[in-house]
Amino acid sequence: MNVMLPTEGSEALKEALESVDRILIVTHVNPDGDAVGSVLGLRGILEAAGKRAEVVLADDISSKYQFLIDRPVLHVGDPLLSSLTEEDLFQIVIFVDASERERVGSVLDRLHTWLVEGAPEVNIDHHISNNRFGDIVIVDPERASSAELVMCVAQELGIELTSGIADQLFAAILTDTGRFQYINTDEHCLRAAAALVEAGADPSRIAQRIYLERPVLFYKLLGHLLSTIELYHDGRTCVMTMPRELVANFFPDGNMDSEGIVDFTVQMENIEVGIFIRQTGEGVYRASFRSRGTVDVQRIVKAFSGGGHESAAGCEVFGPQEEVKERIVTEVGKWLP
Ligand SMILES: [Mn+2]
Repeated sequence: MNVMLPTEGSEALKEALESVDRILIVTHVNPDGDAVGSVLGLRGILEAAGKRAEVVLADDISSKYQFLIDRPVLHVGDPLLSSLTEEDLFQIVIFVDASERERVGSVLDRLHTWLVEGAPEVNIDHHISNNRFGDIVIVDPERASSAELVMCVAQELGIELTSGIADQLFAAILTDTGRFQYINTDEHCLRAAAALVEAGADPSRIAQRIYLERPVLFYKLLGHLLSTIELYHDGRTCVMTMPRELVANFFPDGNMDSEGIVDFTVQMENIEVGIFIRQTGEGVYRASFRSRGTVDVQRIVKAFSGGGHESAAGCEVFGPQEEVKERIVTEVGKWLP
């Protein structure tokens, strides 16, 4: 399956893997579809190459991605990790879809206790903001998803993808391209997706599981949120806000799945930039940005120390709600053509 453009670093990774048997795979907090699909897919690929590979996460995998899990992943407090003997320690760690080491959250504090001394770090990512950490760097912001770089690694290792791995990687590409709708959707990711279907991925089943089986509460909440929409800059900027009380009413256990809500802010006429602002703490707001392509939202969120991609980015903003909204809208105004 030589459909992937080779990527810098994959040969170095192949060499490094020759002398190791135990590999640890980590990704960013609140793992999205690309993170989940890529780490699971990579684990399967490394296992097919005869290695022992484990995934350790700081957070649980969202219910809509659980169908992708073929074997349980480990979490930070897992007894298996705290009882590792000298011979069990992992010999290399691969960060996936994380623009900097800190993005893996609580995994980072404990990481050294699970690794042999001097274990090399591998950085597989496609964020433009990636700071190129690690000993082996496989970073290409031109790729629509980290999954495509994982496919490059599989190609380098000469591993045939099973249908299970193909499903995992397809889900990753599907979600990171917004179902092949974002500006990052190009011939390379479509070719990669086609190769995955050839290897047995089931696009319709994957899309159904991820997008068409949300709890009814999600839609009831969405109804409320749609009514908070405000337009600015001659209708080119759309802001949707979610007060914390609303979450408390709908999701008393605090487990709110808001992924995808922001997409509704860029699905109406004339919109260039859409923002979804939700309160996550006292005076703390999480803002997610989407762009239709004219404006690079990754540059907007830089003003708030955020990160992401050209068409999808996010940041935290602090202060009273009205002020937070005003600062965000003002910043967007600076970048609109
Ligand atoms: Mn990604």
